[in-house]
Amino acid sequence: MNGADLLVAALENEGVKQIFGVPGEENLDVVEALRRSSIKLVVTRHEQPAAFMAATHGRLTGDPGVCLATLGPGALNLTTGAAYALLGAMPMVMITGQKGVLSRKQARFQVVDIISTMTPLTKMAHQIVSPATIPSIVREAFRVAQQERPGPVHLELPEDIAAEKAPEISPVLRHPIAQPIAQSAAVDRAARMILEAERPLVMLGAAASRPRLAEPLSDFVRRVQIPFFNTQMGKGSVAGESGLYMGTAALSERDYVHDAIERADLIISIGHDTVEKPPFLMGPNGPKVLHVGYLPATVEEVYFPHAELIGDVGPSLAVLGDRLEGKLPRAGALLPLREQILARIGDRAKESRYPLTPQRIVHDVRQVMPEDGIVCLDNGMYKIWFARNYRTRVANTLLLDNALATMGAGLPSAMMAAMLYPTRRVLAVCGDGGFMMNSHELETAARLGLNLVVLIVQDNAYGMIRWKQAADGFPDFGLTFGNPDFVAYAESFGIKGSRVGSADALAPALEAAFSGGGVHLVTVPIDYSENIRVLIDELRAHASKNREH
Ligand SMILES: Cc1ncc(C[n+]2csc(CCOP(=O)(O)OP(=O)(O)O)c2C)c(N)n1
Ligand SMILES: [Mg+2]
Repeated sequence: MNGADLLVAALENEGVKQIFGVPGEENLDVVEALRRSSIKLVVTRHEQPAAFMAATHGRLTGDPGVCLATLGPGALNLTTGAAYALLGAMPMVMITGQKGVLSRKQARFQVVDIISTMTPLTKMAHQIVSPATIPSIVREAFRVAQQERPGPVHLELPEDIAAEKAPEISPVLRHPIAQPIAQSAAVDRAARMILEAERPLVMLGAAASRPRLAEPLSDFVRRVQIPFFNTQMGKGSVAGESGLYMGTAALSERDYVHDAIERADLIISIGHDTVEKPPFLMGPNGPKVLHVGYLPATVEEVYFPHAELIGDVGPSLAVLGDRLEGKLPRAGALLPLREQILARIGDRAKESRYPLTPQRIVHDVRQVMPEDGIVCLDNGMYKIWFARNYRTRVANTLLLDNALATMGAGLPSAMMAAMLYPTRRVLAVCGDGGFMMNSHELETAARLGLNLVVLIVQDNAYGMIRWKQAADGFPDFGLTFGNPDFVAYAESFGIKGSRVGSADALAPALEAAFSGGGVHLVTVPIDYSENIRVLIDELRAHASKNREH
């Protein structure tokens, strides 16, 4: 038994099934311990996507995903994944190697201070200095990663500690932890505010998407019958078709859903996390806000709730629901706006222009995705269109990152979803920019035998920045690029590729890709002139019309 064996035994005790990453020579004892364990080592072609995959495991299951890297360059490649998990509140454990701490035969070769690098990017960054501490440190790491607010934890295991002989020490046993629920005084205050409201509206934020919350949250909304909208990362948190969905706040102001937000006198903000781009801007005259969360609100210029209901959200909402059910005659006051908002959002969804409009792409993707199919977005302009227009009825079926909002996570997050749910359809939607940031992982996806379709929306540009450039009145400059032949590129990985040649060919191409199985790349050209036409001109005109009234 050595330090590495103790580490791997502790990971098995945590229920870890696979570890993603790129080992270095400093990790070889860990690799050997993994070989003899029940845990699968999945090597990736860069450490960053390994961290994106591990973080997505945490996000979808609530159990931390685990990634592995060597010291120095390998560990540094995990940093974007650490930030992704930190801002996105995704439980993850990162393990990196290091040169020996007791003797240094290679002096400072490859040595950088990874603990200091990781400290601001994690909830905890810790160097292991003796095998005896490994079982308790690993248990603590998983607890910290998992506890609200969840996030990444980093453990550094130097090679000499990994190799050091050690007696067998039992892992620290896990036990369930029940979180405290909101105090009755807070429930009273919240209930009073809601009972007094004339035009209440529920907002579902990022924390509403925690896997364990789907049921209690859906129950609460169904019981109180108050219409709701969601932030980008709160999408899908209410199950089924409730008839209460008012839209998604993909922009911070002026969108059609803001018609309802501006008219509301109370917003019950469930699980809002200010890491997200603001779903609306609080000001001196706007609606009152009741913050419901696992943790107190973070006060910002644009978010300063008037009351808070803090505690385990599911059970706290159940208690609140008991006080409110059947007592809210004005619950649906804002519902008459619903049809109009959703109709505006559905505009031009069937247009047959080629290259395709973003609205058409979102519409056709929805057509081929079953209710429980999972769409994983990278970051680019299409993210706003999907957040705004794609309807979800099952929790966590539209995975997007509106927190770090990093490019490059779309494909790895979809790979993780496909590994976790092999019988569900999983689609990665990436821009031609973001896809190329981690496109090498197609090899990993093919090697793992995943069933996965990747849709590239092609504009030969960093489209989102080009849109902002135009919207801010700058000349069109510096944001275009060339692309490889994506079909040939796919084929070079031994996977299938196809190009969409007309508006009507997208849905059949996706359908064929899914029914064919395996990994399939589909590329579709996109017409981004709709960005200015709808998201700037149309919404500006709508806002000024609202002001006149
Ligand atoms: C790692 C990273 N680099 C830069 C950015 C800034 N950024 C946001 S969207 C975007 C353009 C994305 O281009 P593409 O993936 O082609 O999508 P498109 O907007 O063209 O559809 C850029 C550069 C970012 N979010 N993440
Ligand atoms: Mg692009």
